[in-house]
Amino acid sequence: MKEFIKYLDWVIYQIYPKSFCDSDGDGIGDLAGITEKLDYIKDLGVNAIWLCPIFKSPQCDNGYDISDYRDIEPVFGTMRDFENLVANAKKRDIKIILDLVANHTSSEHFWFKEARKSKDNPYHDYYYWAKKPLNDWTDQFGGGSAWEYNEQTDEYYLHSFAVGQPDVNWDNPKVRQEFCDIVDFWIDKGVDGFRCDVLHLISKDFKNDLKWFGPHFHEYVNQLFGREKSKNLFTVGECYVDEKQITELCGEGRGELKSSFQFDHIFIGSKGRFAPIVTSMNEVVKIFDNWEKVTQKLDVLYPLFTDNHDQPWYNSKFGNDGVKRFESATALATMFFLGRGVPFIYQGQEVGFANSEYGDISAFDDIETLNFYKASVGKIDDKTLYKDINFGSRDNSRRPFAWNGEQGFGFTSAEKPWLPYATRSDRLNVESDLKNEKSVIKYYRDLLKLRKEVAAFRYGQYKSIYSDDGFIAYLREYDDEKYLVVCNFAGDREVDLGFKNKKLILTNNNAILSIKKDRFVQYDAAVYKILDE
Ligand code: TEU
Repeated sequence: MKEFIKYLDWVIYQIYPKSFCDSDGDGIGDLAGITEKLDYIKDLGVNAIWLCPIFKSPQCDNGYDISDYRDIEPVFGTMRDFENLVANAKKRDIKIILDLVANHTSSEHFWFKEARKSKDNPYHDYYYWAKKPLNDWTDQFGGGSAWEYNEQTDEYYLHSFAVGQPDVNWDNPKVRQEFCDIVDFWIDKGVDGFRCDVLHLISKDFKNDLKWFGPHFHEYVNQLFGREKSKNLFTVGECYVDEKQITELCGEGRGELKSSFQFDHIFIGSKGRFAPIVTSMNEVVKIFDNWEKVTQKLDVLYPLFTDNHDQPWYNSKFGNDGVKRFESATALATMFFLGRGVPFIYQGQEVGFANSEYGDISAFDDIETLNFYKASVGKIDDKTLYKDINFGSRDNSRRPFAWNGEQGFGFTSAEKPWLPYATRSDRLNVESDLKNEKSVIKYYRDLLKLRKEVAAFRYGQYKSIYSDDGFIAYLREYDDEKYLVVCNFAGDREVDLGFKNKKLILTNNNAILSIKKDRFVQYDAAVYKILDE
């Protein structure tokens, strides 16, 4: 049996700890707050949680700038809090996945503080140094050159992201061993896997101006995750793969990663994060269908996702977060999470959270957003500037999780949260959703229950029936069972799907029940069991 088959039973819930639940009233989410919410997570039908970085960090990039990989950031709690979270999660058969940031550390990390002191410091070549910038690379946050001057050694160091996030030099065998030891430390703490932050950047080729997937990439990943101790971990790379790369990285027996994210359905026609794109769901439908067919053909584990902490809400960007919010959010969930692969649900998408509208830069925290503001203010009119920022800011999906409509929205008892609340928290929160007849959470629960109970949705063959013009119909077939998934993201239509003898088993529009022909209005989702033909 393919080693990845067991992961088809997993449903992974991504948590941004800073914004999930604050247990101690300091306005910042923490580990104890996550522990308090494990039953909510379990009741959703989830059996694994991915925690965005919880390690010691000065927080210049909200934890993706790590200063101690073996200790917990005090604002999130203590190692005891982590151990308690792991114990309580295991009691509920919930696995723990941590976020391994191996391409860079914080400039506050001991290694870098030593490295920058002198050229002959034993930690100096833990990082990339040059007498002058080796190339014209810029950082990914729009902050300018990716090379920063260091006075003590009269050199420049490389930072693919913020100045406070120097890239580590993976060509140094000591660095590779350090990260093997870090992975092993957390395995010993009971961790079941890692999401690997921009792992494709760890091997670079300056001579050929190559920032990622460099000449030693597979060798280094195999050294990290192909070892006896680490080879059975669940691992997923944030590696922006194409077909060739996902095969090389995640193919059976490669001893590298179990899976890796691609982002074609995220950056559709995008001229950049903050440039509002005009696109239909037609592109999304075709990309989804294509990747399902490709990963089935390649026989690799495909991560099914729409949302994460780096993106505005998918339903706001591509769907409808207004009058058809329930229908659109649940149709997206149906298409993606009954697909072949392992579902990743980002905190809040199961509630149908939506983008916010702020008109003051003080309501934003994300370094990339602030850089965009600094570069744009005064050059474009404020109306356009805030339209762009509200459209693309990563802060959209990082605003405090709204549990109810009271003061603090059930997130914190503090006067002020670390980041201003989502502007619709009074209406879009767990408590109000569960009271709705059209509850996104309840639909997610039914959807994930169906996935768990019907083997075809986990192990079945994917067969495309139709995917164009914002309409998709696909089959999941396993043993002698056949299920049809239909989602209509475009205009109302009547189609002949050719399956006359079928039973509706899940839908986000009960009106479908009374329709004899295959008629679907926009955002209808319907799942059928095909009866004997
Ligand atoms: O994200 C890398 C990444 O793809 C985005 O940061 C993107 O490059 C950027 O937003 C430009 O649009 C990972 C983490 O998910 C992200 O939260 C971190 O900020 C980043 O790496 C650095 O660790």
